[in-house]
Amino acid sequence: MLTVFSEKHALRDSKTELFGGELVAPFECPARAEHILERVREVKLGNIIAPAQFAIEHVTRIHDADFIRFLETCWSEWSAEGYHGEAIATCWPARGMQLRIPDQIDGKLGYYALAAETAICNGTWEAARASVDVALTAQAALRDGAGAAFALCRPPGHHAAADMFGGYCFINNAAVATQAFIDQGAARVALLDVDFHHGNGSQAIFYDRSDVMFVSLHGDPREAFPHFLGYADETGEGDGKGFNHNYPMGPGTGYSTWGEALADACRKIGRYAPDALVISLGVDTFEHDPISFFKLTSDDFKRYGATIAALNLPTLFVMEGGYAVAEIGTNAVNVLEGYEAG
Ligand code: OKP
Ligand code: ZN
Repeated sequence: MLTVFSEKHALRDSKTELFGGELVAPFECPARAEHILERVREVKLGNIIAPAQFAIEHVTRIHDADFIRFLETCWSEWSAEGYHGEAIATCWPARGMQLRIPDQIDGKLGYYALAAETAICNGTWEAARASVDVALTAQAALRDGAGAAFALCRPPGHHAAADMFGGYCFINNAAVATQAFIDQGAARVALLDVDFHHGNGSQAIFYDRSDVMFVSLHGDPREAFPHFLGYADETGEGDGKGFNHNYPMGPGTGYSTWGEALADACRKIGRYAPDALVISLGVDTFEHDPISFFKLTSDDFKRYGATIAALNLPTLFVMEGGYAVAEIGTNAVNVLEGYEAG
């Protein structure tokens, strides 16, 4: 399987994450991508290529132009204020307030942020831009006939909505790649999100559409980030009614329960008969993940790779989360090896 990787991921090297009332070293760190790349090499998964550069119009098929401009200029506007730390949102348009975009950077940050843990630093935009190029380059390989490809994206994307960043995400790589399939003539695309966290951004982007089915297995929002989306009764709206499926699961969920949810999700995807499958591949479902509560073992990742392969669809894997850094390479690549063996 082809892997697409950009060294520019390292430009996203934030020093702070607001966690438990402290500013800590971010869980979403450059070493994550390096470990995955190392494992791809170790098992000789296949060729590794750098991304091509795609026009921003591919991104603005999904994201609002003003939001993209904000991501691009946030760091310089923040620095110009004379602040010493990284750009963190501290004030939101909460219930009863105006949804107007302010001029000053603290206001813009609050408008576009869905959470406060994600600090924007110098280089964040460049890395996010390279990350979506990675996804689009891997997508282009499928367009050109590859059966599967691995977009080793960093930073991740599935929490990013049309005009929101947060949860370590800026541009929704999987959603932009999904839209590329549609723009190339696919009638239907399934987006399956197996990251521990609900892909609120992906769900919101495709919620009213029937040409993209979004299916997500994740920690129950009653217990887990992003806390305010991901319930089982969110099934789509308008044309999208019946094309959104959530599988929230509670603390301690292991493979017997999780694997059943995956099997059910795959039955739904099979009946939908999409032209392509995009996987938001987070391996924070791992038993030793520091910020999540599922109990999948490293072997379980191999097993479910084979379940995905049984769908027999052109499949684009897009890297999302996973914070047990020492094991992230084994776990992510196990899914890909399980897929290739399956
Ligand atoms: C990004 B991705 C835990 C707080 C969680 C943000 C998690 C973002 C996950 N107490 N904060 O989906 O892996
Ligand atoms: Zn996650």
